[in-house]
Amino acid sequence: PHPIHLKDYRPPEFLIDRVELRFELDPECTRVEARLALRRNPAATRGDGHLRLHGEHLKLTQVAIDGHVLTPAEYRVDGEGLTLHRVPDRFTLETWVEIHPGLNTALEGLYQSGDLLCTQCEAEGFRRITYFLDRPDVMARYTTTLIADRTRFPVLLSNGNPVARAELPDGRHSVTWEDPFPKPSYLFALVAGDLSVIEDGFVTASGRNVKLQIFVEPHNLDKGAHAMRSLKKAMRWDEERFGREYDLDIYMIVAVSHFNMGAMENKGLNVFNDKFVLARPDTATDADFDGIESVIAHEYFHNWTGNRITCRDWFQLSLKEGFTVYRDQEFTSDVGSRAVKRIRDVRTLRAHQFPEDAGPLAHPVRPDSYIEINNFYTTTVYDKGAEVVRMQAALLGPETFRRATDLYFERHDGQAVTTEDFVRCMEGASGRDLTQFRRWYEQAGTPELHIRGEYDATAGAYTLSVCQQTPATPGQPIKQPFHIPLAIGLLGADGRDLPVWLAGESAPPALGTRLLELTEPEHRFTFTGLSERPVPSLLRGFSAPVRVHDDLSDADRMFLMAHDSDGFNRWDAAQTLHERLLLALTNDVAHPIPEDYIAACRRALCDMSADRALLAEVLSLPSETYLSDRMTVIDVDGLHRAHRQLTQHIGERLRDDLLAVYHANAETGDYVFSPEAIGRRALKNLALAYLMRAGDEEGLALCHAQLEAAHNMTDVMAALRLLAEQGGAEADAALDAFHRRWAGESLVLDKWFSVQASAPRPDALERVMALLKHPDYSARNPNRVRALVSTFSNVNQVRFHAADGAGYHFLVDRVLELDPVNPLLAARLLKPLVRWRRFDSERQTLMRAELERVLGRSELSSDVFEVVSKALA
Ligand code: BAL
Ligand code: ZN
Repeated sequence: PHPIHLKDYRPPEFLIDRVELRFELDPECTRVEARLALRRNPAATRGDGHLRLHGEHLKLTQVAIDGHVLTPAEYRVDGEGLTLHRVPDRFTLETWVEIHPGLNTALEGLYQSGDLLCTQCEAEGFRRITYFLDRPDVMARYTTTLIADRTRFPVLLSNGNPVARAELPDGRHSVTWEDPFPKPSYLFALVAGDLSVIEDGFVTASGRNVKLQIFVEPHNLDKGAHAMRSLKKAMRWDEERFGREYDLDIYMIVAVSHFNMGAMENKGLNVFNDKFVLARPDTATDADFDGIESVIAHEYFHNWTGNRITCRDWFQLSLKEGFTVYRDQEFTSDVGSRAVKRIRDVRTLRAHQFPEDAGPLAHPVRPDSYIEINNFYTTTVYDKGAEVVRMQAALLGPETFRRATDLYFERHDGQAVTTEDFVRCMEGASGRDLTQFRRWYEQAGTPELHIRGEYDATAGAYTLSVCQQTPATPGQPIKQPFHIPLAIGLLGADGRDLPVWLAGESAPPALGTRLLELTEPEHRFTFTGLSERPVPSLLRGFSAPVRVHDDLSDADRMFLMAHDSDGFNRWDAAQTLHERLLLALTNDVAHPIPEDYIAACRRALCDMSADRALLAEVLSLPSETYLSDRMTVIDVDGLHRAHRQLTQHIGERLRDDLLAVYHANAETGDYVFSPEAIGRRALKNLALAYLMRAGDEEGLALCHAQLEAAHNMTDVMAALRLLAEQGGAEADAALDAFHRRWAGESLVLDKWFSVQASAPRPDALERVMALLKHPDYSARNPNRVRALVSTFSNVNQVRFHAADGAGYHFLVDRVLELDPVNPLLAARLLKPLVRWRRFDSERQTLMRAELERVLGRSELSSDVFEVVSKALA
């Protein structure tokens, strides 16, 4: 496989204005007839006169130009597509192909999920449906006719509005859909099957009625209400916050059980992994409810950021993904707690994106090259991409940023554009020069800030020295300085914000946070008017995706943890305290656990005035996976031991407070999905976890009682997880009972698999291997594979990285098994092996040998080949 480079981008030689598709649907053999209105692109340079259309896994039965059927001498078909020799400047192309959805295990293109037929076309799946210019800068209007057996496929859906229906004499029926908006092929979708529908309506700000439909398999009809509420909330929010209204008369969501991603924003017809649609309080946890709300919102927001304005090419993926993640993050912040949302997003960024940026797969937010685009749906493109938008919003300020996004929507509606076009709108609306800021799109790697503070009592001045430096990444040895927004505050001894008054300014600014801008390798900022040494609150709200090295003492951090007006930084101060202690305990089992640290944890635990969800975050220790990224050479066993040691210590020392918090936050009424109720459950279950991990008898009794009460899935899973971690007959009995109770509920069974895969018991791998043979396990269902295999290899760090390498061998066996079946999923499974250089030399040898075992396999997919070859480079 060869890399594709951004620098080689050329506009398409031909454009397609109209697409008429006719599907005769059948899982065994579907016939696709396509009629394309093509014309030469006036903006493109003339090539060799041939027209190359993408197409894979298609059986071509006939091809015609302007009604004349071509002879085989007039075209050529190979594994990548169809070449037509000499075509007119404007013509109609007709093709007839056959495809086999029932055999499509890659879940790209048209495939079968249970009894349904559905599509996934992003990024390059449309070429598995018909011959086409399958690239996002070719936007066309589609009319789609679906024909299928009426009994087996009573519901036939595609993009846009239904315009015709017919009953056919042979037991089949047909529905024709017309999408008035030009779209790239990756947004095409169809769904056929026996589906039930939840219906509602939405009146847009301008008074148009939109029909909302969520399609699910009939037995899931009672699990769609939360998704519908979320959709309506998201639609209203986008009108209020971004001035964006929905454009079609109908908005459909379909939940399917076999899906590679979370969901897909196809125009007017979102197809979702059912995990992000289906929820009832007894089947789904708070995290599931949260996930549904934000993914429903994310896909809805794509209607403007992705669909109306799309990407010119796949190097621009972050144009739609980074901006849409930013938008869904803001939505969640506005409807819930901003600080808690920020904490969770930064946790994800630090746990996943920072290691990606520091490893062999590091790439810029706008990559320069790829072998397989499926490998670039990464945390860098999505989450760092969102940070890059967030920084521009911070630099512009809220009003100007809104003017800039208005300009973007106005200027580029209906176009396929680039991240450069986006930044130009930011510049256009603000008058600012973002030349240097563009480096965030171009340079990979996480910048490191070294910050030192110095107080001059005589002058009443405090000086911060800030240096930035970014480590080398593959292909980018030297980095230029970034333009970094650094939000800071200064706290006085009473814990209140002091003015952040820069020397030379005539008057002090308003109290609170101040945004400094870094553009040079080094800066010195002097603040005046300070009659006491302040405690600096640095990078408030995590104003830039950087690592900070500061000179604060533990006492400073405890002070910030108690007083910082920035909720995010209260949490971050606590995290740094936990982290430093955990790393010290990893290196030295006898390292003392300071009394003032325990006292600070107690104060936080008992602060009943605070948001419970925020407290739960403050008191949650960083994960072992996250901590491993903080070590030069990862000591998996030492980290696991230290984590247990500190958890147990806190559980013992704060026992009475934990029990009090548990009881104070217990509830028995109906499940409520509200930030307050979620916060109470989070804090209660955190208290339970500390008690259980400290071996507390009363905690154990509470855990059993909580499981028995089975009030909601959040509480059930919290208790089951803790029991499964402990192991023994009681745990096995609880797991068996859970399995019996939820037989047939696929998403709940995923939880049953994952809770066992994540339990760090010594026999974890044996159990996981036994579960591979369980009748409910299926390598054909990505959710099931992720629940068992990805959970074990990503979450259960200590067992996956067992010194004998058995975990690595297990994972590579799964990858090799899956690669011919579902390459996209196989490539993603490999991720935990990619950072092999971070481990001790014995583990390095074992991990490398397993990666080489993959590379030694003939006929690897381009997906897996790219990941492995880059990991070993
Ligand atoms: N476009 C792929 C799924 C998503 O990011 O919404
Ligand atoms: Zn997206």
